[in-house]
Amino acid sequence: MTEDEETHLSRARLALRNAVAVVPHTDADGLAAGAIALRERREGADAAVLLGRGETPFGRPPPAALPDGPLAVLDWGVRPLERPALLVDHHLPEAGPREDQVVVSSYGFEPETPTAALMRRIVPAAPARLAGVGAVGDLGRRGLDLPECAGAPVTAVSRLAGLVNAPRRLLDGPVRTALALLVEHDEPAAALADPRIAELEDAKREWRAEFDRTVHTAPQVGESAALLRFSSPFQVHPVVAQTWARRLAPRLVLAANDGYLPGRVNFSARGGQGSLPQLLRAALPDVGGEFAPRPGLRRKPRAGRVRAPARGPRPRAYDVADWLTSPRQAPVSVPRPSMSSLKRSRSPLTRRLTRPSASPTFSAAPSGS
Ligand SMILES: [Mn+2]
Repeated sequence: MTEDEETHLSRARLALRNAVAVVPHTDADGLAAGAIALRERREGADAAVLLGRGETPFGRPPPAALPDGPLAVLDWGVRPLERPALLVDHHLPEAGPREDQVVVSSYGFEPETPTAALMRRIVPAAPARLAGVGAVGDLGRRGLDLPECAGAPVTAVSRLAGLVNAPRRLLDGPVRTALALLVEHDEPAAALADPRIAELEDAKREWRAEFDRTVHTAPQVGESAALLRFSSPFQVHPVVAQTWARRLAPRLVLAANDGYLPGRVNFSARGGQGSLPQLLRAALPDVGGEFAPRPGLRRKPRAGRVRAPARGPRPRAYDVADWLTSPRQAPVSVPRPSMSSLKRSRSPLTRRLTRPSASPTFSAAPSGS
């Protein structure tokens, strides 16, 4: 580690101590990063600010749950924020830090380092198994090859990562319980033996049942894009999109969920070729929205902290959250599912639409990228 990096990490450590609250993202990586931060500050899970569905720390106005003062914002991306802060993250940064902000980002570096592992660079005394829970959550078992995760017990950490990842996908799931288990137990085996783990097991089971239901939605399949539209209060759309993208490759697959947030269609896109944000902006010129690059897709090493977005290959898969569409407007210019299509065979390959269904922007995209 260079002297410059050491200095930067000690600034980050100071900013972590000076923050009025820790604001972790609620997936396994965010919660594990949050647990490292809370332990360092000698706080329990109750002290963390866990934002509700559809909220981000960057909202304008800021979510009511955020106290005034400097924050430690973990695994939420790096975007403009009108207050002092520590921001730790590994996604494509969308803003540079202000004078009163410290950003620690691994975006563009190899190997890819999720937020929990970055937190262990800031707090070297933190246990490797916490970094491991986050790394497995974002990268799968290969995450445990990171130096920050050395020695973490593979089986227990993987199982724990799957369980702490579940609550956020439910409406009002036991997210804080998941965080508490990570903060309070030194060993993954002890966390797994805690009676509260049953809450997470229930959450995982409920989610799985809802996934099994929604993944059987009949897709509308076009030449270069496919749409699955359904309604569920669970966050199932990313995995539904992922599952169908494998079957319908090389098409872009959109899983659109009408039931996730009131008045909104949330959708996830997987597969396809070219720049997805460009395709979506072309298809929806009048609609604002957010794009969050899915973890696990960055490839190109880049030097420096957060000075400029990395060049090089674009990630192909995105979670597209919070797209606001009017009730009369389909999420993209592919046909909505009709009753007759819903009654068709569930196999995506037995029947295709007879007319071209995707907007030209989808098929005009360069391949490869
Ligand atoms: Mn992450």
